[in-house]
Amino acid sequence: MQHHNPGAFPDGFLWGASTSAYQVEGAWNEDGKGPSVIDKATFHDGITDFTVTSDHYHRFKEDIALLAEMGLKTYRFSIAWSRLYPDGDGELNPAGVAFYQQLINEICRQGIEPLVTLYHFDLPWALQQDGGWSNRRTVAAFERFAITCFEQYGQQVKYWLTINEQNMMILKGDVIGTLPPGTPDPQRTLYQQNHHMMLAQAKAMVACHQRLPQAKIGPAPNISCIYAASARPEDVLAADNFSALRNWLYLDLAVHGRYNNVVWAFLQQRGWLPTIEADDMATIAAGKPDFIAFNYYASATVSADMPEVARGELNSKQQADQQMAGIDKTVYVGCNNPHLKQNQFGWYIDPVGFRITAREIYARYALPLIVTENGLGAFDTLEAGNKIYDDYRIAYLREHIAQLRLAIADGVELFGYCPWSAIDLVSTHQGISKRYGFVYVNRDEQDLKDLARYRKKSFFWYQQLIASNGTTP
Ligand code: BGP
Repeated sequence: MQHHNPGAFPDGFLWGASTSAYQVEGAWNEDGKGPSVIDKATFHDGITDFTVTSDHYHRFKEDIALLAEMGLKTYRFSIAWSRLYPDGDGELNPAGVAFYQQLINEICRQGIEPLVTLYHFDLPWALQQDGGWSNRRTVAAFERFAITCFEQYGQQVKYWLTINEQNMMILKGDVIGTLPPGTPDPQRTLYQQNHHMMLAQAKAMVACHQRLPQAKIGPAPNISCIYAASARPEDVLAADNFSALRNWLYLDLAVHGRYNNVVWAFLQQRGWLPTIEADDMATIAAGKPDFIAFNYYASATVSADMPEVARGELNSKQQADQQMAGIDKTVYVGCNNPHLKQNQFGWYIDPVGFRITAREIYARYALPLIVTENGLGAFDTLEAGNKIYDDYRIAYLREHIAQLRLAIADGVELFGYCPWSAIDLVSTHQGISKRYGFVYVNRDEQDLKDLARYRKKSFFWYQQLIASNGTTP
């Protein structure tokens, strides 16, 4: 890691922004793309589907030009597995390969470093029909898909991410649409799936290092800061339980190649232990990440038990959103945090928790970090002259970046920051009206309008911030 002034962003810091294929591309069935689990999922009434989204598939040149204008050093996007392999692991689709080649060419031509997520929630439907991640066959299919990406794009892409938010797929797959309704015995199934994803991730990391010695690859979980509701020891224990289940299980396996002991005991007591074959743990241990990417939006607070949980309202809120702790009454109960404000969707806004999280991850794993998501979902309004005054988003990002600077002063090795999202796109389960982008996409839930792109106020703010390497307020 380069030497730098304490608390300053290092030279070459990767200021970026993020998207994912299924949330931004549209063209869900064009040029030979196969369906994914998301294309088959059902979401709430009145909310758009994922067929068109922001139509980035057809407008990527215009979009990348806007990102270059904003001054991005890196752009994080994902490759839709079922564009390359419509059936998950059958024939390679040349039109899918060509699309990402053009996209990467354009990103590089604009002087932006591509940061590629291999898999962001959109498992090919053909694999899902065959059991998805419950079937070990999916491990080999993922390895093959990853190798194809390394072979096709490895000359231009140096930074790779394996699986986006594996922990959210395990804990909140019903909310984000990756867990098909009616999945039998979901808890046991999910921890078996988790084990298979760990194998798949490790194999992809090994394959990347073998083929692309200059490349760097890492996992991209969603890591949250977990507080105890009080200084009561039982509450502190509950926070420790939830941190293990939500955060450390995934990174302990990815980095150290071993199961977190607290989670192992939790699974054992419930009869949810995965089946582990003879070489599995050696395979997992062989995969060595070069860095840890993490997504951070909010902190969560838990107690050992709490009277307010008896109230159904909190209970359903805790279960229905991915940034709420949720409840397992035997080990932790999600609860409110009176010290923090919430966004329009109930997520706790916690910049200091961001600093704590970066410090915790670095202390546990001593690997360089990059933030691959952070941001504010909000109902933006389009004002006269196609202006969007998203000062609330600027405030959120400014406060979070200030805490990152303090984390760097604390000695955390941090090499990039990619807020969610580069341009407006469709939220996992709350539609296009929950916007995150620096660029406004002119459409609403049901009316596609003209899909024109407008620079928000935050676009100009981020442009200045990048130009000053994070020193402008
Ligand atoms: C993360 C996902 C993204 C994204 C973001 C915001 O969980 O990696 O895909 O959408 O959170 O969440 P949401 O869209 O639910 O507001």
